[in-house]
Amino acid sequence: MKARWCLLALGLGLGVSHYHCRTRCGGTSIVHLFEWPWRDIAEECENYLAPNGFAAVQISPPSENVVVTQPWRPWWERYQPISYKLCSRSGTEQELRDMISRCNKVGVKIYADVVINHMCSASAGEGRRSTCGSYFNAREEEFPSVPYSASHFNDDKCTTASGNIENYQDIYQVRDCRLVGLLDLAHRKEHVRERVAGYMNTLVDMGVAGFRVDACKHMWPEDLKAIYGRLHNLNTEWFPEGSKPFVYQEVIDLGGEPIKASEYSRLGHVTEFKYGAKLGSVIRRWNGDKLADLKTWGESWGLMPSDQALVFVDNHDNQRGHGAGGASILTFWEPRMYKMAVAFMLAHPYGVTRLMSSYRWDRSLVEGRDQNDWMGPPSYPDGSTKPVPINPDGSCGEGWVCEHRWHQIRNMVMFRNVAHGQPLLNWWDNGGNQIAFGRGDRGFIVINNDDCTLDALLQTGMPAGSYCDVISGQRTAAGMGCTGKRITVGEDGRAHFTIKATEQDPFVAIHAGSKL
Ligand code: AAO
Repeated sequence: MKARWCLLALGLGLGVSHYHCRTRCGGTSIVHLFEWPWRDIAEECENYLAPNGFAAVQISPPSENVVVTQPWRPWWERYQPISYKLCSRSGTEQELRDMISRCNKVGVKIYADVVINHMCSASAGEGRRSTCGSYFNAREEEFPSVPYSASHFNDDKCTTASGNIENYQDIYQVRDCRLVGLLDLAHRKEHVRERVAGYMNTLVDMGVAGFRVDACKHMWPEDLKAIYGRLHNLNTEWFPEGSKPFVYQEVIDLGGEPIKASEYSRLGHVTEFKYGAKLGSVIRRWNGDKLADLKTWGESWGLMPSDQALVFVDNHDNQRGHGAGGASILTFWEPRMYKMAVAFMLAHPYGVTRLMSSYRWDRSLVEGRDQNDWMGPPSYPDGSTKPVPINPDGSCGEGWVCEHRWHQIRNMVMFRNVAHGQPLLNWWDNGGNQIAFGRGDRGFIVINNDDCTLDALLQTGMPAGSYCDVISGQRTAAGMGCTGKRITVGEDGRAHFTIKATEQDPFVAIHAGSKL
């Protein structure tokens, strides 16, 4: 059945020349260095992210959190704040400060994941079992290090019997009750707004360039607006005068609930969860979905407008069955399809792109559910996080996956920079799972997710010359050699592509920076 598509002839588009970013193109992609220690992030900015054109790092929540021992030090303890002090499993405040400054110096921005919707779980107990040793009493809702006390929480507004969100169809529950039992802050109150903005401003003043704001669906848009309105401009040691923090808000909107992502998009960017769910389904070829359908990828698929969207193939939740997205989500556990999905995302102009950089855990799927979805990062018996060692071949050791260091992904990050601002042109498909498209005259990608060879003469829109495919290899340092396939673009902009269905990475990408 698939073969029918494979027999279809090639199609040709028209190449049009557009603007160029002739100097070194600015970075366009964020990488989430999930659970990384601050010291390793600093090194990564200097040694790897800056030279390879990454724009920014999303860091794990830097605020003090509860220490969970049942199960043992799960990653999700960092989503249970105890105070806004800056000691965490990733390091000390000094290490955080040093990392932000070193990354800024080499032009890599830091976006902090801020957990401001709630504090720890109502059942977290009492004591000093927290990452800076601050005292708290969850039952009494006492967090003296902020300080917050019972009147700063939403108990008076929540109407469910359990005090938790029980029904996502009720917008009042979703905003005023506890998300999975987490003590829900009352952001309409001046003191809470002032404390939250104070925390975010401490980070802005230290040099962060913006925020991933956790659990925004569970906060009222007008309260968030009031908080964002208090944020300082970025630190002028590194950023132009008058620069505002870049804010992207986590709102899970797959449709089917009354709270919409669009309620938040006037305040900042919003996570587009449909992106990874739908793209995963296409790459898996589920329900008759095929790559050719991606010709119209974007708003007509029900995605939010491109200039509001923060997009990703997977995130730290849905790569392990938390949050939302479901079984179609692709992750590093299925590397061949994952790389194809990430390459498509980075080549396509839609949205602001974020890459996931993960660690491995003892995945144990029972009836589709992972029994070990809680496991924290590679760590020593005392719970402290292990450093991220870099192997001689550039990969990471000790269970750190470092998807962002896979050369196919790294090279597509550069593709996106080089193609930035260029329109999608020269779309071609075989009606099935073979597609190609260009970005102005700056880049061209060809993907074969069919069961047969792709063999086609395609209009690339690129200037004539010899290019190095950045997926099977890359240009050598001197610029003349190529460790992968060579693609020759003729005077008419056309080039011949052959991709066998059995290739380890069944896609080819060339761009202005890979010209030989
Ligand atoms: C932990 C334990 C809990 C315990 C709690 C308190 O796991 O058992 O009750 O402590 O003791 C993370 C972990 C949580 C963890 C928490 C605190 O994921 O397991 O709880 O830290 O330590 C909702 C929110 C969304 C949230 C997501 C996980 O809307 O904001 O849940 N993500 C962020 C972070 C996340 C973090 C938190 C928030 C909390 O990224 O890491 O939690 O700070 C529906 C709703 C979504 C909802 C999901 C999941 O989704 O639409 O809004 O996300 O349900 O509850 C289909 C539907 C889709 C639906 C989905 C799942 O796909 O189309 O809409 O099914 O039903």
